[in-house]
Amino acid sequence: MKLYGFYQSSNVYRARVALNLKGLPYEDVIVNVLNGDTKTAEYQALNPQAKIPALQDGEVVVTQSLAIIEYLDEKFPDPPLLPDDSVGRARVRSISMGIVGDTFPLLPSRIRNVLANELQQDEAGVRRWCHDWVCRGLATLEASLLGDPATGMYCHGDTLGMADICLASIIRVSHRYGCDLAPFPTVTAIYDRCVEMPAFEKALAQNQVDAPPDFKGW
Ligand SMILES: N[C@@H](CCC(=O)N[C@@H](CS)C(=O)NCC(=O)O)C(=O)O
Repeated sequence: MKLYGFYQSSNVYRARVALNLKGLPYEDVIVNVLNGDTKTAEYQALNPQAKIPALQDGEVVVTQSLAIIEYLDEKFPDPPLLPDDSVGRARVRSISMGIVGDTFPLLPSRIRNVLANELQQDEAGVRRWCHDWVCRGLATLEASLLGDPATGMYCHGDTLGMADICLASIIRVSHRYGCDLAPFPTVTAIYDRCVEMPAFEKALAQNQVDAPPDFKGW
């Protein structure tokens, strides 16, 4: 399999963690979003959404990180990343979409560029935008998990799954923007359990082949 991605991308990070958890080897294809690599005709022939990640599995191309995780989970069920009951799957998808669908779209370079170039926000203003939306996303996540009996060692019971991968991706981006994590003890306890695992460690930005040697992570 080939994973089209870029070391900095938290959206790609989710796909990497899923591949690693399932022990699936993959080849990295570097798509530098900062240089406009997603905008080339060649890349858009592969992914008309013009974003990373994209996963190529033979003739099949899957885009969108959550679709990639679910595709991998159906094709390679061990270990499972979604619960086997429909209520559990709905809860895991809801938590995952709360992060990936509601918070992450406010953060990528295409949004930061509009803030800076069209709305004349300086660097501090752009950073504040990202910081505040990540904090709000974390508050929503904490509220979804805290006090719900379905929450266990991980987001859903005591089994690691897709929602935990999404949780780790928002914590990762919170490090970039310097969010105070003290108000989110449920979220951070789950994150601490995740990052002990090599699958998460291996997916960190600083451990990617295209990371500059002096990049130490956020
Ligand atoms: N919802 C998508 C988001 C993908 C996304 O926004 N990726 C960013 C990189 S982190 C990207 O490709 N940006 C390039 C661009 O917007 O031109 C997912 O979860 O895969």
